[in-house]
Amino acid sequence: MNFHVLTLFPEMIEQGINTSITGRAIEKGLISLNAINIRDYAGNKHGQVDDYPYGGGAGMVMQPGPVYRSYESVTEKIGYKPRVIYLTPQGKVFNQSMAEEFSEEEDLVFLCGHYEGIDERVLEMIVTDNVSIGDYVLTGGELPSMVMIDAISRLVPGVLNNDVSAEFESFNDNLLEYPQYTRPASFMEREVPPILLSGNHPKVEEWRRQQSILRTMERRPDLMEKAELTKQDIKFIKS
Ligand code: 6GU
Repeated sequence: MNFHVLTLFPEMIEQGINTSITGRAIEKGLISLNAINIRDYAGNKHGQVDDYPYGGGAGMVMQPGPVYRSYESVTEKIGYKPRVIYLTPQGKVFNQSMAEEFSEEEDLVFLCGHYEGIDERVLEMIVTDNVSIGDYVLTGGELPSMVMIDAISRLVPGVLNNDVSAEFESFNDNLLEYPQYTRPASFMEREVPPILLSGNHPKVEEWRRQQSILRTMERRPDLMEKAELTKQDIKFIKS
């Protein structure tokens, strides 16, 4: 999976992604990061990439030329037109199923806006997906693109140490993850649930499933409509 990020702050993306699990995935060649400075494609020696909005109003708008030329640097390199994700609070809200769908692509382009936005014409020309990461306003698309790259990378085979851990976690069956414990068995007079020390793996699995259900009902009742429940789960909820 090759991530191409069009941004005015490429070092912010590099710092964020060349670290921890995604950094290791890059070293292993499982993913690559190509952070492209839109300013390198400014048509003038001053490196100006924004201008006043036609019709007036506050702030500045990113000009179409530099954005388009930075996009062309990607299409010329890879030889086809990839999906281009524009990070915007006006987009569809990102979720795990979108992460799964995007993880099937060979290349993904992330377009990060700043100021009051990007000239609409270049967006019409190149953007295939408008995506938001939630209903709040950020200063630019850099953090959202890093959020998406992280969520997508961990679905790429080999990125996580444990190849089953991408399955046994929050949002599997649309339920939240069960609680985890490690040594010591007693911490400030709080004990690890005894079932986890029993060695009875079927009972442990049953307890974890029940904890997932209880936690989801308490913290995210909205997810219960979408939860994929077994007959046993329903019997437990009614008990
Ligand atoms: Cl993708 N961009 C910005 N600027 N703010 C956001 C966002 C994106 N998603 C939530 N808030």
